[in-house]
Amino acid sequence: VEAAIPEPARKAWTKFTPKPFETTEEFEREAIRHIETTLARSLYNCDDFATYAGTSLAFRDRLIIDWNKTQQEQTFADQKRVYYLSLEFLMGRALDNAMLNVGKKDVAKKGLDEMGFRIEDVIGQEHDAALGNGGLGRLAACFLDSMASLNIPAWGYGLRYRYGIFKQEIVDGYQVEVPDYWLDFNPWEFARHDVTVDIQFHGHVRKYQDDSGKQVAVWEGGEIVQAVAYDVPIPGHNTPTTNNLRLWGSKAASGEFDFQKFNSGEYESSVADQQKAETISAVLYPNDNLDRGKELRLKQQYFWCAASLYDIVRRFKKTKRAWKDFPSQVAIQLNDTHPTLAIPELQRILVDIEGLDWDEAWNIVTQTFGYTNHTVLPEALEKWSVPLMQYLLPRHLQIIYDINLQFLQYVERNFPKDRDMLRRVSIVEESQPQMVRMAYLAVIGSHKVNGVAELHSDLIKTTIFKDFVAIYGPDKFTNVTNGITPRRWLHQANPRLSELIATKLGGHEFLKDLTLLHKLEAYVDDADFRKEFQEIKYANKVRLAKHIKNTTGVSVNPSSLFDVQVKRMHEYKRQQLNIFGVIHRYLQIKKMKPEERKKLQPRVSIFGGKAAPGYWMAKTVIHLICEVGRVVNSDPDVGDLLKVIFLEDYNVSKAEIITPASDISEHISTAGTEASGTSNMKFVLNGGLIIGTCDGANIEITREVGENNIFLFGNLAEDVEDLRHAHVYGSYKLDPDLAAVFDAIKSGMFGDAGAFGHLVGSIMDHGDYYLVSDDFNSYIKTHELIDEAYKNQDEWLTKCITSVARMGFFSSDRCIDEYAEAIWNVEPLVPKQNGTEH
Ligand code: GL4
Repeated sequence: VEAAIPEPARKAWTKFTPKPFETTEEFEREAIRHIETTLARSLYNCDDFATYAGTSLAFRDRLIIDWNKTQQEQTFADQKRVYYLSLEFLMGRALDNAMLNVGKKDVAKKGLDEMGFRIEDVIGQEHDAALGNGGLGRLAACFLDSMASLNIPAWGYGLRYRYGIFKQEIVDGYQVEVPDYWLDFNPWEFARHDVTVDIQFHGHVRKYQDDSGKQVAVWEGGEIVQAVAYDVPIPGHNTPTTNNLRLWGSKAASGEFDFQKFNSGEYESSVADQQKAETISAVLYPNDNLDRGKELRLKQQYFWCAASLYDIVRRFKKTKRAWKDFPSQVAIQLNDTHPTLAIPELQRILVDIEGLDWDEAWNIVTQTFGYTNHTVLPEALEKWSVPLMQYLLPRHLQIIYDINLQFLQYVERNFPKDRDMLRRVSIVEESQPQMVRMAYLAVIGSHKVNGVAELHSDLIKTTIFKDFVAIYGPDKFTNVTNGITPRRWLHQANPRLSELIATKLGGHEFLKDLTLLHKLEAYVDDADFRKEFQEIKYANKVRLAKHIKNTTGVSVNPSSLFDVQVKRMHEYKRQQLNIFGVIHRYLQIKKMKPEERKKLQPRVSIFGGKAAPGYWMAKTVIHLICEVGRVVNSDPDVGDLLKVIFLEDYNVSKAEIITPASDISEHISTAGTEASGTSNMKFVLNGGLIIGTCDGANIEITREVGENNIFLFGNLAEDVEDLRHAHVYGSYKLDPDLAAVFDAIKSGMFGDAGAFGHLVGSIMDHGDYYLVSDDFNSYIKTHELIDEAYKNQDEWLTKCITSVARMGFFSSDRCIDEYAEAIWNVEPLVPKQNGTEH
């Protein structure tokens, strides 16, 4: 390829290759040039926003140079690449991350200073890229950072939603959803108007025998929508590797709009097709851990899978290799079942278009895919109705039937005695209407299936995929415990702590090898270190207190114990348990004499998280938190002893302020329901302790930090089924302290009691599915232990420091190493150091 470049072009390029800025002066020149020319702003109207834009463009130029080089090297190297297919990438802001990953934040800070701007204000101008709901989407973002940082040749593939997750406003104590239009100015994406794929829907399948007598299927007719690529550079930390995140936008295939209609005066209907096509990538579905089965969602899934596979196959074909080499060049990871249609789509490409035999094709398919399961909640397991698939994707339905037939024949041969097995494991559920079980298709079409924490990976083998373990053997199933990127969640979110650690460890290597943190244990008794560590936590709390004051008007005392629960609102995550505990505390305070109150540990209970717009129970919990806050925060009996805060619009950039400021954070899901959780890791890494159930990654965090450094409570996963049974059939008594909390709610203490009737009823009268009552006593007792422990600040600090030192395991770099080794079989491509300096 290189030889094909004409000599004059090569010469010109060599002479004029753009040079990235290095010094403060060069940075300022670049930023100001962009403000003046790219943005057409001048000295007289250069505000924080224009400065953000100019700074971003200056950094973007740096990224592009490395990005081009990385892509070129990866192409020439001709080695295996990873494709991470995810409907969600919860990236947050890009500028700070880019500055830190290329190692030029100091340069920018000084430059901005000289230009008269504060770097925090400039960074704060950026709109979060919020193309995700919660943990699943943020995990994908952490993985992109780790893959680039570890020099793994990898692409992310997703959708370019025009509206990300909605913005949450709290109005009169209720959640109100506001659309998140984030694309007004987005310097981080490159529209590749020349990279397009036509995507087909509907139509029919024609089958015939070709001249050689072979059965051929042709998918004809229907409608075409065009996919357009938008590329986002993903810089690795302290390496020139800059990977690509390709997001697909949808647009009408037939040009802009129908000219004939337009010319005959039908202006409105002439644009209707265009609008319909653009609807596909218009909005992210705002559900976490819930499948709603909407037709447009299925369209999104196919649109994105088909465009991505076309792209991957096109890239592979350029290598001129034989099809059998496909799995040695391509690893595709399915982030949950959302991209499962990629399995029948690759089979369709190989059989219908490339003319491979079914078995040969299927062999390639199953060697290519890996599937990550992220939940066992039944309401989250995707199923699509057969009639809908028939209507939207007729050829894929046939292929799924054929996959199923072959699979069931295999099962029948191997388990002739288990008459019920075929019904249980069939991809097609025999319901009315019939449903396609996407998780089963994902398992059958992949060579590895992994869960995201040890307990979760065990649970999938004994519950939802039990039969498949019998069929394939246990080796197909594995565990990769989740992790987080220490670049964003320590270095960026908590720069002072990161610097303190760097001074003790003699540099920043721990950001690329988090296990080095263990060396901090040597400083647990170092007085200067302890003092500095504590001061940093206090400063982070002051910063959060300011944010609370600015956004809610409530003053909180930074010396109080900050108790934080921020995550999506969901019954299984049990924010209701937390707020009932807060009410219990309030009732206790009201009963106390003044002398008793003086002995109490002051607390601030901080909540944050979005409820899916149609999830009434979750919205009720938000309302209860707000009402409790309204009453408690203005009660003169209480004062600083208790404050209750609901922080509006929890997102990635807010998490960067909240996480470093917690003393204790809550990870209190009903045992067996939270697959992993990842914020638990972020809080501990930032020197906060946690209260948690024996669920998800809490269990492994306990193993790493030690039982004395975590507050565990509640029933175990193995007992959950029996306890639920007892609620429905057995003799069971509501916890008396919880009963008192319910009485207070019913008395109207927190406003209209009727508003909370269903919430209280779900526990008192309707089986308490999430076992709030069963865990209540253990929960409040554990909070009493926390109060006592916090009073001994010396011991508390020891626990915090020890925990940080033991968090090395939870880096997403470790996850990516595990995926690369056990699932992808891919090697890093170490870049030639002739790029920019790193
Ligand atoms: C989730 C799990 O609920 C969460 O525990 C896990 O940490 C995350 C990433 O693996 O995936 N599954 C779904 S669905 N949403 C999530 O956040």
